Amino acid sequence: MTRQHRFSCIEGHTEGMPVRMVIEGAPTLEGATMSERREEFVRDHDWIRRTLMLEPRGHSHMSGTLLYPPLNEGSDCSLLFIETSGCLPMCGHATLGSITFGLETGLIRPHKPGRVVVDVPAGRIEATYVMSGNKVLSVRFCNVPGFLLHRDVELDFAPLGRLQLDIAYGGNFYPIIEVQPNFPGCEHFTPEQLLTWGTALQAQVNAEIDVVHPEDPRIRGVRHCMWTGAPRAETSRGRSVVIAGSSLIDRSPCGTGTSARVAQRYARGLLQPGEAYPHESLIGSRFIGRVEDTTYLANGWPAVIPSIEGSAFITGRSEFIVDESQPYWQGFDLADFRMPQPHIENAL
Ligand code: PYC
Repeated sequence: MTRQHRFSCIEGHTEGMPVRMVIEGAPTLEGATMSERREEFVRDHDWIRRTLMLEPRGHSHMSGTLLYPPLNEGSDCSLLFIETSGCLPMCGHATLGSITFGLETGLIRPHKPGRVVVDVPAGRIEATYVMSGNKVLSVRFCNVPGFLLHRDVELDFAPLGRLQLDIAYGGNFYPIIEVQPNFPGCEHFTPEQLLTWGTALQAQVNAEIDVVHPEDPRIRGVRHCMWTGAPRAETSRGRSVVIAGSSLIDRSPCGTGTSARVAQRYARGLLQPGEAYPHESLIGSRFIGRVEDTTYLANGWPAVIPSIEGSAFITGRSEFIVDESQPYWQGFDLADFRMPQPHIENAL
């Protein structure tokens, strides 16, 4: 007898970015916090992420969550984040999507209507939402504190030349590349170019720059990259293409990325608390970022409490059978079969 596993999921997207929310089949986890449970999941159950995110059940840009009952008193649910590149401590678009799916299907029943409290590995997230009938029109959540860690870092980046970038935190660290002489804006390049360069830039930043959370040295290094450009709509104030790891291009404006960008803009005096920052994605979808409050990390580092507002949509339901006797039952990633690229030509 070969072993078989079953997973039931709600499928959908947040501003274009897929969210596959596992509602049955998630493993029982024992850790006292969601951060401990994330470590346990990565150690003992990472095959579940691979099988549901990678091909043949997923694809290089897949992203999702596992929905669990609330861990702490007063919370309404817990979430673990899974995607092609790993198991993130926080993911904004997946938070917006999972809250929407949970409310519309009745799987999340908030203690207080209009407000949802979610335990995630990065901490406790509070969200508000607007509903019409059984449809969630929008969700807005306050993220973990965001801050600008490094400003005006200079880097000799072979494909583009000398670049200046900021490194900001919004639940993950983001090198942010604003429009500048050697980078005229994301709209001038193909998504594939931005993916290849974003992957190379992450490696170079990690090799040359110390990126460590001032409050928690376990959070270090970059696994994302944000290329910015000119927004398409007159009512947007920014646009960006976020690359996660070596294979994922975010179709949404990226929740943790937008949080990092509002923290960066606040630190540079370009955004005031409460002001709306409509932030466009590669495909023109939008999140509204805001600085809800200003704060300091434990060691006195200045930070903000960012909020992100956006909409998500259910597109279907799925039932996966994972049979351990089948080839590729744990999924495969084409990136693992890529030939090394010895030389990347100057792009401009
Ligand atoms: O929305 O925070 C986000 C996110 C992280 C990686 C992809 N999307």
